[in-house]
Amino acid sequence: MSVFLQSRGLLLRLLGTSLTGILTFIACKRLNDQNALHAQYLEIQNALSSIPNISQNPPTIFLLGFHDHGKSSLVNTMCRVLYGEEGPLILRAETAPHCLLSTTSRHKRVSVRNPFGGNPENIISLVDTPPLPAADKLLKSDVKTLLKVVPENQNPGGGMCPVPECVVLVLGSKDVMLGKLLMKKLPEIVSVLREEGLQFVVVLTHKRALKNRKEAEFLQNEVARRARSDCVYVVENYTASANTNNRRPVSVKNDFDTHNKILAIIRQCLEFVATYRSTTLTSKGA
Ligand SMILES: Nc1nc2c(ncn2[C@@H]2O[C@H](COP(=O)(O)OP(=O)(O)OP(=O)(O)O)[C@@H](O)[C@H]2O)c(=O)[nH]1
Ligand SMILES: [Mg+2]
Repeated sequence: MSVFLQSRGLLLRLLGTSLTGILTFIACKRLNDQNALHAQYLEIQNALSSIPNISQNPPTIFLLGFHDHGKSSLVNTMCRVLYGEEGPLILRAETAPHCLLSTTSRHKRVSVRNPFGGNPENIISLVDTPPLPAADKLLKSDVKTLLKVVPENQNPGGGMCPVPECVVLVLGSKDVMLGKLLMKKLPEIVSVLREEGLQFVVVLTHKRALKNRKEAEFLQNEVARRARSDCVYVVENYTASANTNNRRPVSVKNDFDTHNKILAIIRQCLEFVATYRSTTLTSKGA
């Protein structure tokens, strides 16, 4: 009997220690995640401060891509992350249920006000563009046209023209994986961006549609090779699709991987904008 009690006591102590270990691990991981995100927010603040003329003209980032690949959802995700929001997803850009006709029929600008307090001016402009034609019909001139169109009523002060200063090319992971033609067209699309003097980031959305991490890495490497760029990210957007039949908005859970990558994407874009502006200002001054 006493042996039984002793071993039960030992077992309980062991369980207690394991539980404490697990809870400590979770707490440490959460703290590490928070620190990593905090560091990223600081880097974004630094990147913003290095952009010339930022108080007169917010950096303009164009989101370009095919229909239904997640451009508008990425705008919503970027805003949620920048503002550090929790709870229901606020839809700044309209998204459509899968495979319906395009919802983005014209260039739509979403202005992000300063999420770090201080100067309340708009500090980043995200431009959600109409979709590119399907890969089998796509011409280089289509990409050029989307970059050239200036959104209506977007330049009231007559300041720096609201043309793109950096591009985020948004592609659905599974579509790229399955669409050989789409992969073939990628070098053509990015060549137009380069010809226009624009640096770009490729964002592969719908990360969860991929089988596993190995598949995600394979896709990322393949896209990086085709686009000749290191700036390729595989992300899962925050979406409200689960809420659409619901009158009450349902809370969307934040995810470290999404937050972390979105912050990295924004920082990268801001660095590209800083380079673009410095080059433009230098060539204007010359
Ligand atoms: N699971 C998942 N769904 C996504 C993701 N990104 C977008 N979606 C869903 O895909 C659908 C299309 O997304 P949109 O953001 O409207 O796509 P879009 O590129 O703006 O489409 P157009 O405006 O028609 O060009 C919506 O139902 C989104 O909820 C993602 O990363 N994961
Ligand atoms: Mg859209």
